[in-house]
Amino acid sequence: MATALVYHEDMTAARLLWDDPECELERPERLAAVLSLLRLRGLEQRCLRLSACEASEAELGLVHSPEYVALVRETQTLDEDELRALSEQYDAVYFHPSTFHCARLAVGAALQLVDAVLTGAAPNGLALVRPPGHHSHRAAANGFCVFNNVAIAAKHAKQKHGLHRILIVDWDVHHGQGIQYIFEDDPSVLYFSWHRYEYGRFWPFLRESDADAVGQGQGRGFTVNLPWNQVGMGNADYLAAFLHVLLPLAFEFNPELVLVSAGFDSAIGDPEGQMQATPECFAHLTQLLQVLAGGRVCAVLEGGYHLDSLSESVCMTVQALLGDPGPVLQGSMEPCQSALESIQSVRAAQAPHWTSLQQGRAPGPSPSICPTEGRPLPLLPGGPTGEAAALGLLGFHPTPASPVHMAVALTGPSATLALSPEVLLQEEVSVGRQETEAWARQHESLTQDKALSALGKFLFLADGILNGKVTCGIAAIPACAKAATLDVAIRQSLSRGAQRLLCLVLGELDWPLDIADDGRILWLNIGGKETAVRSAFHISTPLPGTTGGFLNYTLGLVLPLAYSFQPELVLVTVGPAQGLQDPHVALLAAMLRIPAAGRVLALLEEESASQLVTTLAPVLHGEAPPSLGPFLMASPEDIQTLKCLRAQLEPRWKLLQVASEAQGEAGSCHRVPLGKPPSGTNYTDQACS
Ligand code: X5A
Ligand code: ZN
Repeated sequence: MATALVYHEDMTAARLLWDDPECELERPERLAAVLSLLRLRGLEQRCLRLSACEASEAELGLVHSPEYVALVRETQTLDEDELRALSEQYDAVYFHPSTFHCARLAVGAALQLVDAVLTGAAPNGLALVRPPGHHSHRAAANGFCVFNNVAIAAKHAKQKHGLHRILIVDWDVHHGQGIQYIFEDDPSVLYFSWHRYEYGRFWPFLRESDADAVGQGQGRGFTVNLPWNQVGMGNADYLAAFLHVLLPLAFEFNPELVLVSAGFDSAIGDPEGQMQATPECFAHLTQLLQVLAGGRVCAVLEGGYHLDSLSESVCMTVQALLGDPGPVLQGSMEPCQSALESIQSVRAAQAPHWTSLQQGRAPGPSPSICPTEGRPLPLLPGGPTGEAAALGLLGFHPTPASPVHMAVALTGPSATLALSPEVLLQEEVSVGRQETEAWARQHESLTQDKALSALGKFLFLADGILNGKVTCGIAAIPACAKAATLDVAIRQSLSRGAQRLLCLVLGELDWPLDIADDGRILWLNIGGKETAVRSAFHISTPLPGTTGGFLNYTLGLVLPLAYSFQPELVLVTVGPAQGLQDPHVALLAAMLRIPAAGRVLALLEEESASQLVTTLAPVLHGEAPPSLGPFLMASPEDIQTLKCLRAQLEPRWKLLQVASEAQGEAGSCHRVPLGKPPSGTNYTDQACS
């Protein structure tokens, strides 16, 4: 099952016929540039290509008034003067004789994408469209937009597919006020938008783009606005917004479908946005959304006016949709003060409506108003599940990233799982016997033959990941040898020059490892006996008691730490009785894989390995984790623990912050250059004429 890519060349037909410096940005070359880079990278060829068809007038009528549709239909026969006169009736809009055809194709493309994903023909997808849609109203064109592609797609998903909860993520740099107006009183559509705002001084200059606009009536809390009050927002700012605002609400909302108003004018180099986020950031944003809604993510192009930045960013989005691991996110992971102020203001505005934001305060009387009625979506056909899935995933899955995608080394009763012919042969999955014995000598528990051979395999996988030959892996060892194996793997990795290893220990580890606290290892134990911060690199916390608590820990602690640390390798050890349910372990692995650029090595105890392999293999391979089930709010104790951990760790790991240190003080947005852009690309403002 491949990512759907919906397109039609006719959408390059509409163009500006007169001089207008504001509108000339939105030009046909945008689609041509994107498509040619997708082809050059071999990405288009890997997608399920669908040719767009025009939406029907009934479909346009899901959002737009019949009078407005008729008016746009009439533009087909207008001459240039008439087109110009009509265009001037709207804010930042131009009409062309082909506009009606293009705009119907754009809506049609969005609907076909939703149909493909909701019928199971594709797991996810992207519609490459012009004109964009998110600014258009029920009866007005606005901001280059004629019909509201994404809003119509959401209505269609509700009406034709019976969905009850749809999340719209608008990462375009402009506020999609059109979408906001259409769904402002509708609790079945959660609309999230971040946008350049500058305290109301940026287009479209609306009071209702600010954080305190949260929706109306039944829809209160289902409009989420994150206004950026400075330009220059970068990768860390966008990640902080996802980790501390969007994702907590999204998990609590539990959407059945994610629609993305995918504008790339929020990327570096764009003349409209003036932001600093690199194209790689969009792979991360996409991957973070793919843990929701069973991975059913439909992205629909909105803005994006710097042709190189736009094309690179779309390629990153498509790579993520295809399930490719990586890329590594470069650059400072410290959000700027202005971003933190914005994040804090939207969290404060939304806290009355979302239990996952009610931190530190006694939970108020407001119950979660997230609509929970509605049947769960059936499992889509074609997606591998259970043991068969694991079997299918054990082999070589070459990706551009590394020759072997996933390697699995199992022993004992579960070893038979690895006997598929495609799999790395058991003997090969090992470093040399002598080397293994040399490493093992220091540990009593590793002297047995069985433990020794398991160790050899584990070391081979760790080595393979560090030198780029393998993306990720799963290995099993006898329980009694687990701590020693981890110890040796860490020492081996350090001896080979690893600079940053993240060790995530789920459950108690019976043997206190004596590892140097020199900043090369970040040790995070969840499910330990007590809360302890021995250093910024040695953290232990008990298991959270509820799904809400678990999500708080994952989004508010584990992910920010992992992104801040930027590990070269993540070692995850999972005990048999660590207390986390399988879907929790799956979600943690699925999410940790993102900051780690896929490089996760799981160490299981062989007694419980066969069960955990079926949980872990699919998510490490890029599949969506299963739903966590009903959302239960975090206990006051868990909230308190997280608060206390954060307070101690924030000075070192800045992505943990959810509020500005000097809230109220206008902190200046530090701007560290975010690594170098891909070679040959110069993200300076591009002449747009
Ligand atoms: C879709 C989109 C921007 C309109 C800007 C007008 N529209 N100044 O990015
Ligand atoms: Zn835009």
